[in-house]
Amino acid sequence: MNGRPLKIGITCHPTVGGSGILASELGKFLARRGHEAHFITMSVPYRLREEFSENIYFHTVEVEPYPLFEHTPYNMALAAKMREVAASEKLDLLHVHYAIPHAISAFLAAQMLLPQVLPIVTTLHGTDITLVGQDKSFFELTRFGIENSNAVTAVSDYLKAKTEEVFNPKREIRRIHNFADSGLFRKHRGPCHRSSFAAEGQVVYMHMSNFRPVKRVEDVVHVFAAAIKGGVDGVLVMVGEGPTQRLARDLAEKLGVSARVKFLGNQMDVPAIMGCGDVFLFPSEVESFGLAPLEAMACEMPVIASDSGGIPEVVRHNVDGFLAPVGDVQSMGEYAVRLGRDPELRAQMGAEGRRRAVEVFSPDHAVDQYEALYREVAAP
Ligand code: GMT
Repeated sequence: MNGRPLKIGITCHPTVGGSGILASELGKFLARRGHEAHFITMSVPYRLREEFSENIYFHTVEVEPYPLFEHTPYNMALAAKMREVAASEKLDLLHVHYAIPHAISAFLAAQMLLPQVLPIVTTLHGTDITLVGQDKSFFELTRFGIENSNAVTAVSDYLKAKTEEVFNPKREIRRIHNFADSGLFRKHRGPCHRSSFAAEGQVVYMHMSNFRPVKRVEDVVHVFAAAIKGGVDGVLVMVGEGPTQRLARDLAEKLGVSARVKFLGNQMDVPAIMGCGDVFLFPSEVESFGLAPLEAMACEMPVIASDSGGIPEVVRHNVDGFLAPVGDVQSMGEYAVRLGRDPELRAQMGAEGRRRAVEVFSPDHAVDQYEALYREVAAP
């Protein structure tokens, strides 16, 4: 480590979304480098629930229900907790993931804490800019959060450009790509659960997301059904839960493939499941980055995804997978047949993807950049 250990407050949405996952992984790697990571969240983030890690601390935001409030004021309770933790732990900075409401709560906390200085780093993840932040009622608030952070990062060039285009903020946005732990995400790690999904010789297609409309999970089912129609003996493993899961189930039924589709719901040991997949399907409408495809690449799965948003920064067409226009289930289906029938192509693309995950999207590379940024904004 260059310089003194830092005390970093981290706030994220602790549910299964990519921003919370990235924040949790970042906290783990900072802690391993000897920094203190203080998570200030509503509950223990999803990927930190399993094991004890030295240098990681949790500070739960408690929002007491009160009959007068129709909605409990989470943003306020969070700001109060941020202030309290920053004062008691003498935090060097707050790193908030997802602009709404975290950058605003952090601003409030920093104001309440004066004259103690609390620098704020905000990382933009995707829907905070492309969806939520563009809602009329949140637009100015999002811009305010960006402009009043001491440093702002975006997880892809696409998201950086989008933020600049939409918000035209008077602040530099730096791009720090997401990363995947290739020690954890690797093919057939530990006891392999493959036999519980598929019979010997079957091809395991996989999808993982929070099943929101933007993920287009019906396209996943269409692409898989095309593979089966094209003569591949395969199964589809769907990991995660969300509002469109029902649509995917119904479509699988309608297309006559439901006996081959397993819905696993939200799972804790994602690397163990991903290590058993052969082809990853990710036909989203738009993604700022696509953390799940990157984790799939680390597991040597070729990826079939949409050519949209930040996905092409991660997945290279014809190298570690195939990209097609959003909604083009016919082309994606043809790629699914090709990969399903050709184990050598799967192995070759899988190896390319793993190499890219290890060489370009390593935790060390990303954590070095975050650490350098922290040292810029924190007191020496
Ligand atoms: O949409 C999600 O899956 C959740 C969302 C979030 O912010 O929690 O994910 C966004 O952040 C991830 C981590 O940076 C990115 O990998 C995802 O691409 C991004 N999702 C979208 O842009 C739709």
